[in-house]
Amino acid sequence: MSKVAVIIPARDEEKALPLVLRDLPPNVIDRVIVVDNGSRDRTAAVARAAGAEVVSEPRPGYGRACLKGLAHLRAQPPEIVLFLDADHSDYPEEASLLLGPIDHDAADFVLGSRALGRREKGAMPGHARYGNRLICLLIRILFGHRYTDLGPMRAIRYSRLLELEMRDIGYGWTVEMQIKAVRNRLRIREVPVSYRRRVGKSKVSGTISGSLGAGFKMLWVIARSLLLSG
Ligand SMILES: Nc1nc2c(ncn2[C@@H]2O[C@H](COP(=O)(O)OP(=O)(O)OP(=O)(O)O)[C@@H](O)[C@H]2O)c(=O)[nH]1
Ligand SMILES: [Mg+2]
Repeated sequence: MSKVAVIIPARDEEKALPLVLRDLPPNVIDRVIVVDNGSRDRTAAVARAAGAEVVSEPRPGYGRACLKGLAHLRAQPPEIVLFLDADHSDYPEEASLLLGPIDHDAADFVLGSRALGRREKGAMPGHARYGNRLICLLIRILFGHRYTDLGPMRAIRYSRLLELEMRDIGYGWTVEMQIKAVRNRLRIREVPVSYRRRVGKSKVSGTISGSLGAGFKMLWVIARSLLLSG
């Protein structure tokens, strides 16, 4: 297996994070980076206790946390980066499903699709499911690739990820990566992943303001991508 680094953006996830770190398959992962995103709880301490490398990004922002994790990897680049949320909604033990196609050189970017996988009832509220579908439909119409989800669990070849020059500091991060992967002609694959109710309090999809904010941000990333293409 190639050298694999995991980046986990985490904001106030002291309860969920130990479970995520516990469930990561040790035989396929070389480095675990937890980006402590201005947490007001013991997120950093529980990550360290579980043996993860902890990087601090005090300013909130999902994309900003991911970018900080990538900057941390620059000194010793891995071959593959796996992104995973810290709320224990994803199943870290499914990591190999995403890493396999890249390791076998059959893909550069593997998206874990919750739409194709098994979802626990209530794990994704209706508006999140329909919102994701709408964004995927727009990407299909405007950029010509048929994604089924915008899920957080995803693996990507490090060298190809650098080519994407990612810059979104918020919840546009996943959409930006998916659009740029199409644009840059990465070999894209989706695999079904399971999804369950998060541990701890929802910050995004469980609140109206969080959902609207994330939705508008995604639409803005799509608009910006169109403008940049001229
Ligand atoms: N909300 C939020 N989450 C962040 C931030 N930085 C990192 N995260 C992490 O990003 C992941 C996604 O956040 P979630 O709150 O799970 O968002 P979601 O999955 O869309 O929706 P819920 O699980 O319903 O809250 C979690 O691991 C957070 O800890 C940030 O600035 N804001
Ligand atoms: Mg979540």
